[in-house]
Amino acid sequence: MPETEVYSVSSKESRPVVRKFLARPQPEGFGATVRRSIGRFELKYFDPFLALDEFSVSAPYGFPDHPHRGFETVTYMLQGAVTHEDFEGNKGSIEAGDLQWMTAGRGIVHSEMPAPHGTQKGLQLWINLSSKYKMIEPRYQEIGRKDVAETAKDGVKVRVIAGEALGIRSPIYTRTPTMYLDFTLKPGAQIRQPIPVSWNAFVYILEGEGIFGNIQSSPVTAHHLLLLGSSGYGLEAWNKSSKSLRFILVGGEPLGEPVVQFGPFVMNSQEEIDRTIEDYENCTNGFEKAKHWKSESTVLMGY
Ligand code: FJE
Ligand code: FE
Repeated sequence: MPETEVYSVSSKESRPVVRKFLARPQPEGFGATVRRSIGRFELKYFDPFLALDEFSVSAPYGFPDHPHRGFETVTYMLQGAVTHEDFEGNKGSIEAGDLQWMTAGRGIVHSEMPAPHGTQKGLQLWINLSSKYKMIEPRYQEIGRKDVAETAKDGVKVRVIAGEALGIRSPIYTRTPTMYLDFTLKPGAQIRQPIPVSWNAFVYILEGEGIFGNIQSSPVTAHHLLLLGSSGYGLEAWNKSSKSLRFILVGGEPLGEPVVQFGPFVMNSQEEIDRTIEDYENCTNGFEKAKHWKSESTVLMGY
């Protein structure tokens, strides 16, 4: 994040919750299930966020070889592990607590497949890139679970995926300025977390039940997405239940650009999408290495 971020001092109030969605399971990829909140038809785009999937996948299903262009995918594992392989020969396992921040830029072709035993769960957030960065070289930023910035105070634990909270900061470089915080609140705990003015922000509840924005509001349970309004300095949240509450708070600076999406390609115009499909089919302009590549897991599973 740039150092120019501005936090509102004009209001000491929390941002309000303005919309609430329950993310129900739906099929995605090859036999996988996702709870998609952002990216579904009622909420196609929440600038700069294209999709938020809480995924659950067991072998032999998953997300075999597929391309991306024009945005970033952020994979944050909650349970188990996913093996990632790409057309450059990068291969690795993303395990519970690990983070993979992938800037697809002009092109990545990869597979994301579950570890062989059990159910693998995680979150995948798609963040749009500005027109000036859509065709940059692809880049990975990977942080293992032990190295994710984490701190705890007064019954609140935070893991800082991107941005800053409770005085600690993530080393992740966000091309599109983004904050991504994983909070766990013990019963009775509460938070006051600043959010930069003019950023769009949302909460997604992972476990337990919490009160968000207004202490008089009803508790919200797991798998709900809450869109926050623009007034207020940040987010206030309370755990008034007898169980632990876990949620993510994500914010981003809106790009304010036209978005044309065709599956895993996200550009600014239909012409650029047409060119992207050509590039992918012809293995040009960033997709050169797709020509003779198949992931090992795809070969193994006989897809
Ligand atoms: C997909 C394009 C994709 N949600 N959550 C089209 F990129 C994908 C895809 C994923 C995905 C992968 C993981 Cl590990 C987690 C995800 C979409 O790979 F499923 C379709 N249909
Ligand atoms: Fe992918």
